[in-house]
Amino acid sequence: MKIVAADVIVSSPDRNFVTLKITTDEGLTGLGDATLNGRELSVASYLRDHVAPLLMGRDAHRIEDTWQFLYRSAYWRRGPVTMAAIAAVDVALWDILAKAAGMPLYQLLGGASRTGIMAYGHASGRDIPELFDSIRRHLDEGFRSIRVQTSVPGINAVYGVAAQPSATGQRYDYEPAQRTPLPAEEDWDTRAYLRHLPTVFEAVRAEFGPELPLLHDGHHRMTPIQAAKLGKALEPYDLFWLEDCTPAENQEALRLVRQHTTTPLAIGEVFNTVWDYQTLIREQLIDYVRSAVTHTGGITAMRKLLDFAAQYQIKSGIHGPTDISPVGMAAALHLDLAIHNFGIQEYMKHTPLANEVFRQSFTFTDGYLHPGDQPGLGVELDEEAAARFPYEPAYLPFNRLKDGTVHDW
Ligand code: KDG
Ligand code: MG
Repeated sequence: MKIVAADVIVSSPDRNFVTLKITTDEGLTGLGDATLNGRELSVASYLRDHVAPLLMGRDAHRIEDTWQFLYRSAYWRRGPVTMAAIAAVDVALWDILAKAAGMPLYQLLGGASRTGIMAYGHASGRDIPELFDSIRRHLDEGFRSIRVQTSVPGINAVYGVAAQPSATGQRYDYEPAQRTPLPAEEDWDTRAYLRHLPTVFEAVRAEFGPELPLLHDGHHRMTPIQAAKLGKALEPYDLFWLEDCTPAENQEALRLVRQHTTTPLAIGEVFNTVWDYQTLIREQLIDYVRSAVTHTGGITAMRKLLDFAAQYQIKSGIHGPTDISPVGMAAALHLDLAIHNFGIQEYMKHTPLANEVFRQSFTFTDGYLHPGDQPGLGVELDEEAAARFPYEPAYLPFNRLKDGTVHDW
């Protein structure tokens, strides 16, 4: 079965998505998500200009060989653009293979290790009443695990707070990339955040009781000692995890954090290879791997990364915000269902417009996701609908401290 076409579709139904469609001489097609939030066109070009021509005539069955060929023949290793492009090819080929076998992809990955995939939703609020309403809404929607993000007194805009106004004047609504010509500037004050956050978790636990799994994302903004202090302060509230407490590229930083706190740690959404995790996994400095299938070389590479983590009782917590397209989400769900060391899956619903472009068969019932039993990934791309929403430049915001210094966002 030979590859005869590899088309890149860039579409913006409420937000930008880059999708790779591979076609074989037997008429089978497979989809891969190549979306890299705020840098979409670089991956589109990498695929169109440098990868698609190399795929023509290759045997679509040879997934591992194609992965190694794209990784090693580029010579320049790793990096988000390269690894997102390789991931898109890899996932599209798995989609084709599973369709050729007439099976849902998870069957080819070893079959289901569980009946459903526990998902967490994103609750947030500018103050406690708004946060409580948001948590209740998520519980009503069926979520059984909740990420909690809040505004901080004295800071104008904080990552992850849906109701705060965005740079374009609309609700921020879970989509931090804004359709502005320049990245929006936000502000940050770590000491104010460290003072405020434990009081929020205290209130949430008092209202919702001890059982509800609660998560929080620090979004790379703390130094190791600040992160250690926060982890310790949050211990009484029994978090499921504290995510990205320090900038993820400094693996050694986690040694210091780990010495001071038993709050479980999750890291890795900005990573793109197993190499970024070597120290973290071998020294058991984290509890959950946060990589996206779409940014980390696809199913082939994520499987190896998670198998490595499994030897150290480290579990998966695959990245799943709205900048992971329904194709990328489906890839995550098939893997989640098959692996033994599944932890939790992040899940943010896409907008109705995005769902018009991507027809999905995964389900969400009583807090659990399932990829469905269609052959392949179970997602179809409506190319006519996609063409109605051309690319629109959009950027993630960035932070400045009170004195004007640029800070992690
Ligand atoms: O594009 C950036 C988002 O993917 C990121 O900000 C989302 O941190 C995130 C999360 O945990 O979902
Ligand atoms: Mg995150």
